[in-house]
Amino acid sequence: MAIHGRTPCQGERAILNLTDSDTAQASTSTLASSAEQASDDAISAEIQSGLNAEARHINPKYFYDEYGSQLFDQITQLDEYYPTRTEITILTRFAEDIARATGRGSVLLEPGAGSCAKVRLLLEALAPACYIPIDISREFLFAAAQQLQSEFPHIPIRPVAADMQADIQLPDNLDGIPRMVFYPGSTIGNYTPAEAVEFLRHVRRTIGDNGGLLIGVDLQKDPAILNLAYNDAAGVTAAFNRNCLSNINTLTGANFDPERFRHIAFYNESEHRIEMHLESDSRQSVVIGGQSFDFKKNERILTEYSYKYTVESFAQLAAEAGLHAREHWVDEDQLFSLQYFTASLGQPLVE
Ligand code: AVI
Repeated sequence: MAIHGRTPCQGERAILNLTDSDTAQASTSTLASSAEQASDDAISAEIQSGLNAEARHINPKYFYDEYGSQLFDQITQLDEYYPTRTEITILTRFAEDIARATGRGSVLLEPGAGSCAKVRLLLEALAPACYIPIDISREFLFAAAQQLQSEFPHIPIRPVAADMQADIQLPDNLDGIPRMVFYPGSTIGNYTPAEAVEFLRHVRRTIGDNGGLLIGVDLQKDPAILNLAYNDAAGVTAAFNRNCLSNINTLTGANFDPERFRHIAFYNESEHRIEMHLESDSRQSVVIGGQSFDFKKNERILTEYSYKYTVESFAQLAAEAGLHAREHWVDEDQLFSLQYFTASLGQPLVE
């Protein structure tokens, strides 16, 4: 399962091994920055630092242990949660249009690819020279890539187990072929705008001067729709939110009681973002890595932002990273957008 909603980590170098042409294989260098591989002490220190901050917070990457990933999959199927199905509708409906705009035959890179589900909708139309899904969950990624390879035997698929911010070094035979980064899912909304620009600058470096970015961006809309999407009636989002506390208990030996924290999610209209918090239902203390933290009744821990943009406000953000808005596609209710950017204006299409 992909790691969603993570804040940017330190970049590392991942070396792609393309000597095996048919089986999906890649070699990677040390990938020590993921939460999976960090030591318990480092995780405790990160949680302690977030809880010692004036505005207490927990990094949303802690949502995504195995159970949290299952809960997220359930969220994507909820009636209230429109982003996933809407993005799929856009990809399905506009695949050919998208290919016309972006050109065909590029090297297609997908950071945080996870199950490689959405790219399936584009592969035939885009006909990439090579598809490179990137994710830190090596086993899961390689299994997904192998399955995809069997469905699309004519497209070389070369997974890389690496952090989203890794510098992917492509082999010489792909030199000179334009690169396109595909980043669906509106994961960009889980970054603060400053973090988003940092991530987009990384994308800009990855694609070079003649590449592009195709990105899914959730749109500003009636707050009632947004509030429902993050407060589903079945309580799946609430369970997902609380699960980060169970995950932290497992990772660090902390003693959070998740049931003593309420799920809070609301749209902050002035900041254009959903905020998710966990609210202590009473006075309580929690011990993490030997340090005790006191919570007052109703005190909150921020667990996630999910920023919503307009097509224009996102284009402005991307411009800060040196990316030029070229085309965008939205559903008929204007809930969600797929936006295409290039590094240079007026660059020729690949074809
Ligand atoms: C992964 N990310 C785009 C989701 C979102 O909508 O921001 C995470 C999520 N949080 C609660 N529900 C879904």
